[in-house]
Amino acid sequence: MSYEMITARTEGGKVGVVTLNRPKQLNALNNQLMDELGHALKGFDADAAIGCVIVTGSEKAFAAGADIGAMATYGFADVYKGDYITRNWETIRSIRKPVIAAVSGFALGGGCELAMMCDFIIAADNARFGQPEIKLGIIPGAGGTQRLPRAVGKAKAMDMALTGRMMDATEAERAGLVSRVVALDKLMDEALGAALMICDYSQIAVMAAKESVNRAFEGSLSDGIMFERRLFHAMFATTDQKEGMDAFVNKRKPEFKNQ
Ligand code: DAK
Repeated sequence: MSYEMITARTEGGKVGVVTLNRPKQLNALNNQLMDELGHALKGFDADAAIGCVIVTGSEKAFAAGADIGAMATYGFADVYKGDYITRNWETIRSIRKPVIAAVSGFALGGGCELAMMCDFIIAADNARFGQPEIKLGIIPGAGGTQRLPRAVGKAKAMDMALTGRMMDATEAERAGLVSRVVALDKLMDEALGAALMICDYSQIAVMAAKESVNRAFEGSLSDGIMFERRLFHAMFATTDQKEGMDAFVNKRKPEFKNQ
């Protein structure tokens, strides 16, 4: 598949980098972009050489949301029956390798929701997050009323969803929406550094850690703890656990085989 609305490349043979690339529309998300994004993410997920994926946008916009022009004339029946707008959101959720969002500029509406579907967000100091759907006479539709409160708590999520205001990078970090804030010109270095660090670990342990943290947002604490316990036990069936612990005991660098 050739891409027109994204680019996909690898860094160091280990990190997949997807760049949203509709600059004139501030990376507004339409069906074609979502198809291309889904295809690229699935490809990286299936590639044994890739240990981590970064999703990023342009300096001005990670993504300014779903394409408003494209959905302006939709009726209820269109959006309910069809897969307009809804395309590939579940694909993103199904990616088992870590996905880092490297966000600069606007991450609004579906753009903020896309960033929140990634495993963590590293933000440039010019990043601005928001759920401005209320201004369009709609509400967030891809997790903005669900993932945002889990990330920042009810008060701020209500504030964002009801006023449509934007949060800058400092506020987003303080509120727990993003894990780190860096200068704009350091954004990709920082994201790549984190991704390469993850790539050096056992892919099995990395995938299990991702699965287990995600479980914290799905059910009860006791179910989550039990899920974590079982995955923890399962790690002892891997050769990577033997390698990691032997390397520590013998004061050497581990060489994980992802087995
Ligand atoms: N859609 C289409 N075009 C957009 C756009 C968008 N969301 N955002 C910006 N653009 C276009 C502008 O129309 C403009 O195009 P031209 O006039 O040059 O042709 C160009 O990008 C530059 O934008 P501005 O001239 O407005 O630039 P400014 O710097 O003045 O302002 C802005 C930047 C980001 C503050 C502003 O463009 C803005 O407010 N944009 C709209 C943001 C927004 O309301 N986003 C939420 C959209 S609703 C779902 C999945 C996803 C969703 C829902 C359901 N399912 C899975 C069920 C998502 C919904 C949404 O995101």
